[in-house]
Amino acid sequence: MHENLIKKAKHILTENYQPGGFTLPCKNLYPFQWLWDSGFIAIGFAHFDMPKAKQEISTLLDAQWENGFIPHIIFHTDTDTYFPGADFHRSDLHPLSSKKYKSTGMTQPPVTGFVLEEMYNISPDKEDLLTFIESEIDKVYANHRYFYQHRDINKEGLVYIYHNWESGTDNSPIWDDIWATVDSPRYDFKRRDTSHVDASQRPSKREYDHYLHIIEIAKQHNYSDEKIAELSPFLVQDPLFNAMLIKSNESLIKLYKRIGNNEDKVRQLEQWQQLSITSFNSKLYDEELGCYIHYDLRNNKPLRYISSSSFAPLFANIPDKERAAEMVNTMMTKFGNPEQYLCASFDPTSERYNPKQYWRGPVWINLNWMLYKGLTQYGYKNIAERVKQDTIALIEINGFYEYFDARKEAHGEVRAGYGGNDFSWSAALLIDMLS
Ligand code: 9YW
Repeated sequence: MHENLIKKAKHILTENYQPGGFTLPCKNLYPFQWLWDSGFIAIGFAHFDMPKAKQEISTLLDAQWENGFIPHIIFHTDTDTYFPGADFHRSDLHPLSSKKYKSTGMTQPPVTGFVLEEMYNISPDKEDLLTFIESEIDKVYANHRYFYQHRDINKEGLVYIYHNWESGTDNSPIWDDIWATVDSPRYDFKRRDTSHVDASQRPSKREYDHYLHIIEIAKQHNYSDEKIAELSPFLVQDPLFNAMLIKSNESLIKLYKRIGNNEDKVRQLEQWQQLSITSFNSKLYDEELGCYIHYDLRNNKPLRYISSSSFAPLFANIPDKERAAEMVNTMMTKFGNPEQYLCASFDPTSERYNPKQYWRGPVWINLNWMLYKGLTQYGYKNIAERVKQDTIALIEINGFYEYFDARKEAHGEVRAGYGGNDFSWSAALLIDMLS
């Protein structure tokens, strides 16, 4: 079943793979290596080309800074077809940044730990994979140590993100509340994304002003974590980001135990894990909404909106069974209308919902993949199956797009896949779901 789709997906990944040992998220639109894209891409490659899967992760970790930080974009080439590029981000300002690669000075959801475990589970040659994991795992551990040392200012086991691009959900309506508190300058710049993709489906000019403004503040302080924590107008505890860290902690614990002789690291990871899960459940769960939400650390207030990130903790085993049931109820009530594909990226009943605009409503395959796994884990087989079938249908009807309109009525006369086409993680994660 679905042989043609799998064939096409493999073709996309292979075509997007670059001689530098990494894969483009999407040709033309995203001409470099992105952190969480690389993780999802490696899972796809693991099913049919393990050397490329390993190379993807090795290249990513090779760009790690001396303090354990892993950047969100690694600029392998000098192309100026993407804005803002290496000359704007200036990673060289940080004293411990990579000397080998230019990058951004911000990160993305820490997926690498659980990606290593997924690769291990997929591989028929466990011994070979374990040897590979042994050569890379300490870098991932150092990355987690970086987060707990530098991004957890209250020492509560929850790390902050200082830029919306770190969340991976760039223009989510959740950030509107934060932008309302910031008086960013109006910059004069030439965007590149809108020359590849319809401008109405991308963030606005004003939003880009805010994005650049936060980076300017970070640059003025050479990307010092302490200064960023003190000064960034955007400082958020994100349930998706923190759930990825917790999921990856769990994977590192399992993998270190398998490797053996790493008791100190296992103990440390278990300590982080316990504190993180406890705080996550007490601080980020909203009883009234029946799901997890974001917390605005700068303005000290919860951001009470429901997005697909609200359900990502299912993937990381964070809620107990009772809470999971509440979350599934919220999800099906708000997002589960049979006239809609699961799962919109933002609450379809909210007035901020926009079914065509990027992270303000459309369905994204990486979130669907996490929800599929999470729902399966908690025993919600039928709903998990619906997420899977919806994912397949969206790709079959439209193609391997970056994001999709959740409204079924929109898929008929016109295409309802948006953003870039032949998008790598849509291909990679479909391969995984169908395998
Ligand atoms: C940008 C590459 C990236 C993803 C992000 C997504 C988008 C890039 O594309 O951001 O220029 O805004 O939001 O999650 O990693 O696919």
